[in-house]
Amino acid sequence: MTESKKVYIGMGSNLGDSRRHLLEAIREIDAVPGVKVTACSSLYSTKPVGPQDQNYFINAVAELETAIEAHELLREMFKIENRHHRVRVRHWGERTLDLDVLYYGNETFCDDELKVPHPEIFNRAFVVIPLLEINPEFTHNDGRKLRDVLPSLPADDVRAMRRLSYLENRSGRAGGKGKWLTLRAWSKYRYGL
Ligand code: PH2
Ligand code: MG
Ligand code: MG
Repeated sequence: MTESKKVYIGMGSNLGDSRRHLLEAIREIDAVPGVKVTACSSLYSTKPVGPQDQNYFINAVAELETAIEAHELLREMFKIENRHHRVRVRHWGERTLDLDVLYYGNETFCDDELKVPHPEIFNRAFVVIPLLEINPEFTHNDGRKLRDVLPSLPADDVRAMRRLSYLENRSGRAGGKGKWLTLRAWSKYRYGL
């Protein structure tokens, strides 16, 4: 265990009941011992990046507090993906659940298992926009404001993005329990989870 870090997880799905996969994943991430989900973006419908002969994705970003070491956290994310019958069909292809470690505090990792910050972030509207929704002031490791990359995101991807759900009370910084209970209440009401 190290000191507590603020971590951002990118979530995506375009197979099966994608909303349900994402909502369940939020709860499963929060249930990992030593992990607390502190904020979650809305769900967004997004145009696939990569092969175009696949469904639109649903994407969201979750913010966590955790002291779990980065590789161990990645393995926890794989366990959750596997519980959702994650199969790897093709590169950048369809999946029931994809959980990517986008940021782990200010740390950088570049090894066979883990590349953090995720190398594709600046090209991906489906990561940048939800992350800015929960933290508009977010600063990348090199000191750049994440919002400064908005103008250079692929315009077609931004235009195709739709916000699907507005999770009540989800705005603002780590509001702690109240907000999370509200999210939980919302997903129970909306999806019976
Ligand atoms: N994930 C990919 C490849 N392409 N496209 C969208 N819209 N959303 C994703 O999450 C996504 C993708 C590989 O991880
Ligand atoms: Mg991914
Ligand atoms: Mg992945």
